[in-house]
Order: sequence, then structure tokens, then C-alpha cells
Amino acid sequence: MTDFSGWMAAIQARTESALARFLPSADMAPTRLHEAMRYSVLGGGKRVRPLLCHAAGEIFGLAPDDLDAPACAAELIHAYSLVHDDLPCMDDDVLRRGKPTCHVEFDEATALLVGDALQTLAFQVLAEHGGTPPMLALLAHAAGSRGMAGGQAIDLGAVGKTLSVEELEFMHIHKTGALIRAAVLLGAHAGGADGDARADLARFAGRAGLLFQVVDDILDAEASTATLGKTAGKDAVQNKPTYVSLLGIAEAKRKAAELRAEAKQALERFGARGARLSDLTDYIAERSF
Ligand code: GRG
Repeated sequence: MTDFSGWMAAIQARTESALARFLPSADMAPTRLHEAMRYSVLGGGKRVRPLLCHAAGEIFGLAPDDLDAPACAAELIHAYSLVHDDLPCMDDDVLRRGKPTCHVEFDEATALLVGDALQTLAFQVLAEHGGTPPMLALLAHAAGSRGMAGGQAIDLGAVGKTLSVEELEFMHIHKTGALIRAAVLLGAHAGGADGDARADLARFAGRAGLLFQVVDDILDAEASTATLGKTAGKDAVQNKPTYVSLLGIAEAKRKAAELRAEAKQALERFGARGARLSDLTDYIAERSF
């Protein structure tokens, strides 16, 4: 087994190549839309969801070649969500992955279409590369109104309101957690995992998804715009409820440590085969951007 950082770099590189292959080429009409799609997906991002999908699939003996399609499908949904989230009618941001957001570099109508087209491309990639009906349904559920889009609706409605920690968690389980869960479970489904294994992986993904969000809130409060590659400190400026605003930094960090431990506990049944997901949990907890 290669060391974790070598494995991570290899999966990130192969994800970049696979995404470049799956995306329509920039010289194919309509060229401006295809250029904007490639601009929004390629050359940036940590590829956390593809990493999770590969790590989960590897538990069941799958080779990386077998996991590129589900991993990219999850990343394409993620990329679409970022493009739409940055639009003026949503989070209204100008910087993403260290470069101007899609609607700033192109225009708002193009950014809207980029999101639409990336979302449908995700399902096309999955359907054309071995995705079963349960896998397609899983991804659709995670992206839709009972998952990520629903979480975004709750988020938009929460600005300026006081939420309880339970309400905040409900929002994040949908907005960020649903796609993280889908990325893990797509890998598990591709590998033919049984119901018990999938239940433990769903439990793992639930804790890892919340951990991801708590760390995101801490970074928004503590890190710089240059380090994050997106505007820092926005949550406080926009008066958004976060783990940091509700709990304070120290308690948010304690919560992150608890979620990290619970995520790892959920991997117990997999023994050494769960090492990649365990290492990814550490990466999510310790990331600096
Ligand atoms: C527009 C339907 C719709 C949904 C948007 C996920 C989301 C919902 C918006 C993203 C806004 C945001 C900053 C959420 C916090 C957590 C998060 C998803 C951060 C960005 O994900 P990373 O850190 O980004 O994985 P990279 O650039 O590394 O891929």
C-alpha cells in the first residue's frame, strides 16, 4: 500500500485527467459554454469527494479505473453547486479556487447554464460507465431537494436568524453532508458492498460530512483569503449561523475532535482495509484550506 500523500496525489491527478476526458472539449460548439464548464471544473479543488469515493471502493477490492466515473460524477455535482452558490442571487462571491468565479469570468447566464450542464453531465458519466439504477437514484437523491439543493434552501432562509445546533446540523447534513455521503456510498455500491457494510459507511460519511463543515466554519473564521482561495470571514459579515458563531472557536474545535473520533469508529469492521478512509478523515480534520 502506497503512503497516504502519494495515494492522494495519484487519485487527484487521475481525477483531473478523467474530468478533462468527460468534459466536452472547449472547441466544440457552443464553445463559450464548454470553455466555462472546463474553467469551473479543472485546475483546482481538493477533490475530497472523488478521494472518498476511491477510498470506499478500494475497501471492496476495486481498481482505480473502476472508480473514476462515480468519483467524477460526485465531483461534477459539487462543481455545479459551487458555480451556482457563487451567483449574485445566492452567496454572491467573486473568488473561488483562487480565481474569479464563473459568472465574473464569463457572465451570469453562462454560469447558470454551466451549473445545469455539469449536473446533467454527472448523470450521463455515471449512466454510461457502469452506474446502476440504485447508484443513479442515490446521486439524484443526494443532489436534490431532499439533499444538497434542499440544504441550500434552508441555508438561504437562515441568514440573520438564530438557529439551534440541531437546526444547523440538519442544514449541513443536507447541504454538504448529502453529497459527501453519496460519494462514499457510490464507491461502496460500485464495489458490491452488502447492506451492513453500506450502513457503517453511511454512518462514517455522516460524521465525516459534519466534520468537514465544522472545519470549514473554523477556517472561514481563522484562515486568510489567500490561503483559502475564496473569500474568508464571509460567515460573520453575512451574519450566517455557523458552528463558530453558535459554539465559539474552542467548542467548535472540540466538536471537530469528537466527530473525527466517531467517523473512525464507524470504520472498525473494515480493519486495515479502512485505512484510506481513516487517513482521509485526518486530512479533512487537519486541512488548512
Ligand atoms: C447551489 C444547489 C446549490 C447548492 C450549493 C455545497 C453548496 C450548496 C455550496 C457551497 C458553499 C460552501 C462554501 C459550502 C461549505 C462547504 C463546502 C461545500 C465547501 C467547498 O467544498 P471544498 O472545500 O471545495 O471541497 P474544493 O474547492 O476543494 O472542491
